[in-house]
Amino acid sequence: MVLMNDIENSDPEIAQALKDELKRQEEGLEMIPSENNVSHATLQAMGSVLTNKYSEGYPRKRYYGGQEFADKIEEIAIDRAKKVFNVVHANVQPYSGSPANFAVLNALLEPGDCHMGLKLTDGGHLTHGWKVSATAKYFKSVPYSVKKDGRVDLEEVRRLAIENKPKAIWVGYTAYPRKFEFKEFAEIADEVGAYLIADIAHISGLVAGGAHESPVPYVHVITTTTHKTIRGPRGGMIMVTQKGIDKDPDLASKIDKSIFPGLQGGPHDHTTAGIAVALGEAMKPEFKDYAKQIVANAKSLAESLKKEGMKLVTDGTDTHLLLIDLTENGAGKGQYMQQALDLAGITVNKNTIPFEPFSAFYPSGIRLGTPSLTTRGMKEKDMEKVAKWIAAVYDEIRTYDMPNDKDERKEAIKKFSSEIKENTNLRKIREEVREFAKEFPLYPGFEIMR
Ligand code: DSN
Repeated sequence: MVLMNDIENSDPEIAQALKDELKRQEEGLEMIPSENNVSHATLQAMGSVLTNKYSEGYPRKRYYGGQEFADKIEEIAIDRAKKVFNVVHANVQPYSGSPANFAVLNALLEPGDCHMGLKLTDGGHLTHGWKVSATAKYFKSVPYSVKKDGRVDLEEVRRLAIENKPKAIWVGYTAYPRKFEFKEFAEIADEVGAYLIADIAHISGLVAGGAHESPVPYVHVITTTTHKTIRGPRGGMIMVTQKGIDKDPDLASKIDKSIFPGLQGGPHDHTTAGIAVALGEAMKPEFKDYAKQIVANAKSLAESLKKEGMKLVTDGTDTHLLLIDLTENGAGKGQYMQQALDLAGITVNKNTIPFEPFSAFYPSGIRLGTPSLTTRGMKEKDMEKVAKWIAAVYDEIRTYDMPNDKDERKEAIKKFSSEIKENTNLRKIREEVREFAKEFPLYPGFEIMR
């Protein structure tokens, strides 16, 4: 299979950058838990002629001509979403997770109405009402938090819900390693008459594959991205459950109107085709094995990291995601660790930990996960090796301090950056990681831009 080889002739500069990115992905370990590697088929759908098409509206109710095939593809995507997640309505047009979440608030709330979500710094998402997001500017936002053990403080959620009578409550997180508490949240939301929205962006592949409980019996609306554990193209979906329709028979139409014409113009038809392909893959029995293996790998990684002496938020994981707490030798080391792991060929992101002692930009944790490594065929035993490399990288950075003073911090990062580049232990790890990664080819047989 050869795709996009024309770029080499027409635009060598971009072709080179694309080749380099492919090599980076192939020779490293992508451990950002919100990333994954789509199939050849999904890549092809994304690179298809549908990128040329405008389709404002919904299937059979469009504002432009030439919709015969765009309609067919969107209907298939909707139908598959309904089957995969067992919901009564699906909208596959959101450009991604953030627009999907804003669209739900726009559909359910009036400006100034209250909603509740987990604090960003405790593992929540920006669009669940964090102070710098439009979801806090146009709506009143009441954040809830986690307890000392890193788990959601359900007593606080209930107390805040009774006090504030929110119109909507979010259950769903972006940096939270434990099961999402759909049932407990439903009891609270039902008690105060709020809509309950599950944001399953991180775990939608686990839900589809039966490796995490489904929110369907408990919530009214579900949002997700399509590019994380569900392993599709970058996009979003909003789904409505039977419980949602029972609460408000117009819910589906409110959601659809909020996306178009409320917030978006034409859907990205090539993405819709990619979503349809990915959902088709998620319907196959082997996807269940994949979802279970993601969690098995994450648990193995967690146990191995702990054996290596590393501290984990909540002491482990139930999902695809882990948060390493790096505060043992001082706060604010996430930046150093991310940078050093990058040099070792292991891509993660620095992240706040609950009760973050430093700052959001210089946080004290690292967030990592197993969806991409699992797609490449790695198993529990392989996670033991990965854990050893991560711990060895930590050994190289643990003595670097992150100063509180801004000027001193700049100098410290400069010194760290120049020293770490020359670190021979990291170079050795980089070579080992490269050889290991090559054993698990990313796109075997795919001659994309080589
Ligand atoms: N949800 C974020 C992530 O998990 O990477 C992106 O918005």
